[in-house]
Formats: sequence, structure tokens, C-alpha cells
Amino acid sequence: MPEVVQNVSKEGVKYIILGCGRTGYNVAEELAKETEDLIIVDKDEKRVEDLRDQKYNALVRDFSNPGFMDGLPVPEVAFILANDREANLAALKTIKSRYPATYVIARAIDAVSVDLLQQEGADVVLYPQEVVARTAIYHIRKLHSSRLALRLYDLLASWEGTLCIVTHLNPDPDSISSAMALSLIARHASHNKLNCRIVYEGDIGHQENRAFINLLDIKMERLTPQMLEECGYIALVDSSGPGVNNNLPKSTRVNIIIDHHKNNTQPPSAVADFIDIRPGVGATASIMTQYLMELDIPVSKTVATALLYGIRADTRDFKRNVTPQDLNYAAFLLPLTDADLLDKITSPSVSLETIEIIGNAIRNRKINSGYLFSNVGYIRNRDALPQAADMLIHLEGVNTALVYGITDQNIIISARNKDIRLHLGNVMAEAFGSIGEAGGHATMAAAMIPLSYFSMAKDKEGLLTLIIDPILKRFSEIVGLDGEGEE
Ligand SMILES: [Mn+2]
Repeated sequence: MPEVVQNVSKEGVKYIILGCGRTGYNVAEELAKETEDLIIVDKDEKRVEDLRDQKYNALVRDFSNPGFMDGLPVPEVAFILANDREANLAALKTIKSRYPATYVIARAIDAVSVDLLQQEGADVVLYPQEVVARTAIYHIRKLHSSRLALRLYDLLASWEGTLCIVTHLNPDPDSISSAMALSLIARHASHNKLNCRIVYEGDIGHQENRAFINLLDIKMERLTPQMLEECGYIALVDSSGPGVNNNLPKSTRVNIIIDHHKNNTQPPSAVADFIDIRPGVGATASIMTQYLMELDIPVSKTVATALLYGIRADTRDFKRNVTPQDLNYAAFLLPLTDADLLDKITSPSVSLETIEIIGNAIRNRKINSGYLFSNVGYIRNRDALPQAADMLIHLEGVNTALVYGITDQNIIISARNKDIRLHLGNVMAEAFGSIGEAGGHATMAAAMIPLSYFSMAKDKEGLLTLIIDPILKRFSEIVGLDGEGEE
């Protein structure tokens, strides 16, 4: 057989397959779908002849011989896949010593050669027995999650009447998009027999959230006690029970709970027909996307755009609490979304009130040993506070920023931190947890202190100035601030 390398006129080749038994042949077939830049080497003449008949660029060489690469182009990637432990090891040594930059994927024949191949510098070692075992486990896990999706589907299919899907108090994109997905699944499962209402309490303050709801034309209703009575079924999304992240009475009987929050203060005592709480997943929207995938329900542009935005918002654009699953589901949604719409949602015009609050926050700042405190006074739009805190944490010399204001019912504190020695959420919980709700992450946290005793006071801003000092003193004591050295 002539020693010609067909079609290879250049110095390099993208792929070389060394050893073309069953495994090698399968890899060759897969690679051939995307490129012709491929050489196959095998020591069996008959085998090579067959491969050439199939238009593969194949040649006979014995790669236990150190000179076997002579005259061949430099491969970018080498697959060493023979069914021969010694030959594979020898081939790896030759490739790695001649072409250190070549990426090598080598097949191990037994457990011992896994280690040997790794020691000799293989970039990836494939041990088929292990691959099979891992794939088997993967399928079991997948089966488990699709069982969960099917259980939800069957449950929804058995219902008739009205399902109330309760989002957050002051709903965010994760809870809203999750509600949309649940409504889609419910309508699909019940053949539109189940009437779904997406409800919320509080405000939709943040201009991005308002843009989100307006641009995607999401139908949401304000929750009323009467509505709860009308609804045959209640679902909570992005909340672990009645009264958590929503104002439902704790005794409310709910039917579905889907959530991803961890360290909830409430015990997971809620009873429901269906509960799927997966702490660690970056967003409830990820869990909902998985259901849609498992159930093979067509996802509309609107729902896909909403879910992707929900995952992005909850993971702060894939920077916080993000898991490989979140990325996986985001990748599934991406081709289904409306990119222009997403762009419009993420760059809405900022309301005048938000600008004013940010302006107040900058003007009223007091800095003490890296801690910034700023009183923005009376606010209607509470979502402006975290935006102000986000901005002020970037000021030079500031490690921790607390921005606070007063609404009709509460004192609201929004805080940001970049001092790695400080866990802001824990400090906030310690300082304000006993007089209100407080907590969060190491780098971002919030507190809400109800004004139950002062709500009759007319002068809100005066009230805030009066009571904020003793409240903030608790925070200062915990972090060890002495009150000296103000800017
Ligand atoms: Mn969430």
C-alpha cells in the first residue's frame, strides 16, 4: 500500500486518530460530520484499505514504533484509541515528546492504564467502563427529575377551575417568569380547562421590572382576599411557603410550592400536593425551564424571554449563585428568546424619582472608616434604594454602604459590601433581625423595619431622622465602629 497522505498539503492537521477499532471508527464518523481535516492511522492493512474505500484519509503505521509520525502533519488533537494498552502508551509518549502542544485524548484499557496515561500527560483519559457507569447514573438522575415534572403535569391535568399563582411581594423577574411558565404548563396539561391567574402584592417598582412586565405584556393582578376564596388552587413560585416572600396568612392551604431559596427562617412545615424546593439552583426560572424541557412543551418567545431574564436577574447575569444547570437551561432558552426585547428590558429609561433618590443618596452620604451611611428620606419607589447602594459602593474609600429611607409603613435599608472579612447579611440579621426582617448575602443585604408604632406620624422624614440613629448604632456596634472620624 502506498504511503501517501491524501488531501494533506499543509503542515498541520486538525485531528489524528491512532487506532481505528470500533471506538476509533465511531469517533472518526462523528468528526467526519464536521470536517475533512482528519487522518486515521492503524497498523492493520485490511482495516486501512476499508477506511480508504470509505474515503477516509487513512494509512498503515505501527505506533509502537517511535518514528511512526515521520512525514505526517502536526496534529492539533490526537485521539489514541487502540485496543492495546502498551501501544496506546507508546503512542502517547511519542506524541507528547514531539508535539507538546497537541491536545491528547487517550483511551485506557484498564484501571491501571488510567493512571499511566495521566502521568504521561494525556489531557483527557477515557475509560469506557467508567463512562458507561457515569452515563447510567446520569440517566437515573434525569429519570428522577422527569418523574417530578410528570407528577406536576398529572396533578395539573386532574384539576379544573382556577389556579392562583402567587408571585413575590414586590415581584421580581424570577418569580414572575416562573409564574408564566407554571401557567403555560397548567394550560397545556389541562387542555385550557384550568384558568390561571398570576397575582402579586406590593409594588412593581424597579424600572427594569416594569419594563419587563410592559414589554412582555404580562397579565398580573393584584391579590385580594376575595380572589383567594375564588381560587380552587394556589401555587407559590420562588417562595417556600405561605407568609415567606408573600403576605399570605401562614395557615393558607397551598397546593404547589416551587422554590430555590436556601436558609429560610421558616421551618419547611408547609404542606402541599406538590413541593419542589431545590436550594442551590440559581433561580426558580431554571427549575421551571427544566420542567418545560422534560415535558417537551413548546415554549413561546415571550415565556422563553421572560425565563432567561429571570435566570439572569437572579444570578446577577450569571455572576452569583450560578450552577452548571442554570447555564444549561439558559443555553436551552437562548435560541427561543427575542434578543431585541431582552435588550429593551435591560436598558429602560430611569424614572425621575429614582434619579432623585440616587442624587439624595450621594448628597447625604456620611463616611466613617470605610462605612458609608446615607439617608435618602421619604421614598415611594423602594427599588431605587438598592440601585443607590449599588452605585455608592463603588465610591473610592467605601467598603460597605448602607442606604436607608422611609416608606409609609417601613424603614428600608439596602446595603452593599466589598470587605471580604465581613458577611453583610449576617451582620444585618444580627443588628435588625429582632426588630424587623433582615438578612442577605455576604456582599448584599437588606432590612425592613416596620413602623407599626409610628405610622400615624405625618412627618415621615422627621421621624426617620429621629429614630434612625439608635437603629444604626446597633450596626455600628457589631462591626466595631466608634462613631469618630466622620467625613
Ligand atoms: Mn428567585
